[in-house]
Amino acid sequence: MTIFDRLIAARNQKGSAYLVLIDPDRTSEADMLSTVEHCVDAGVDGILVGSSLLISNRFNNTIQAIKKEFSIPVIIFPGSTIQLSEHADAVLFLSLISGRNPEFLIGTQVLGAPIVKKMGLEAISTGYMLIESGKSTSAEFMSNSKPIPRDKSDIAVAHALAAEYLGMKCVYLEAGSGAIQSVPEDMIEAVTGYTSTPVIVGGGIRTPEDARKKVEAGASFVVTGNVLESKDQLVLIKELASAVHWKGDGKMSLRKAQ
Ligand code: 1GP
Repeated sequence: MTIFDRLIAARNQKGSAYLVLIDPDRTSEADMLSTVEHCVDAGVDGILVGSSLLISNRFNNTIQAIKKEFSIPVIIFPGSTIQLSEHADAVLFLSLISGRNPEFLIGTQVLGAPIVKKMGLEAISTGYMLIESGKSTSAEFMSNSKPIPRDKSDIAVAHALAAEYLGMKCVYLEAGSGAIQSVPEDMIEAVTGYTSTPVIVGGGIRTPEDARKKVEAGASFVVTGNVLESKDQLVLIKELASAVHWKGDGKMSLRKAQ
């Protein structure tokens, strides 16, 4: 079974799946491993590793350290072609489809593809869309591309449909790490109502309530990063996981049938 199939199976079984993003620059190895342990305990479905910009050289070691201790899927969420590691299980093979910067639409993919093949990584083709979120984000600055205005769901829908027709396996609606405002629910609803490609939503999700709103709007996968750098981490991860894993709790009234 591929990692993507595993994630889809988790989504089908639990309603939606929960992914936690680890930025190798932000924590020590010991803290990072304790976060992953909490994720495993809380039933998180996969760990993403990556960042728009890395200052340290801990990328490869971070992934290797996680895979040495845990069997949870580790998926690279790359900011550039140097963020690849043979120790990971898969890579979100991103194309920044909301932008018009050829470097991030196809240039880095051409450089990265042979490396991905050589490393034997599963490539999960993903249409990556930046969504305006209240301030300029690192992803926006580093990619030199404009986000989609948050009140323009029709633009997001057309991009998602183009991604589906291009054969991408999923689309990622990204408000950006530390976003002031997370992706609006009406945009998620519009995209998931119009296309059948699974939708990942991330950026600025800080509470279980907000995570639940994203899955009620149709998100297949919810990603959190920054918010887990808190004291009561295990409690928060468990609350976020049960907000995302809605199936069977009887609280999902707005959800469309899958
Ligand atoms: C994943 O970049 C986000 O899409 C993570 O954002 O750090 O704000 O949770 P946060």
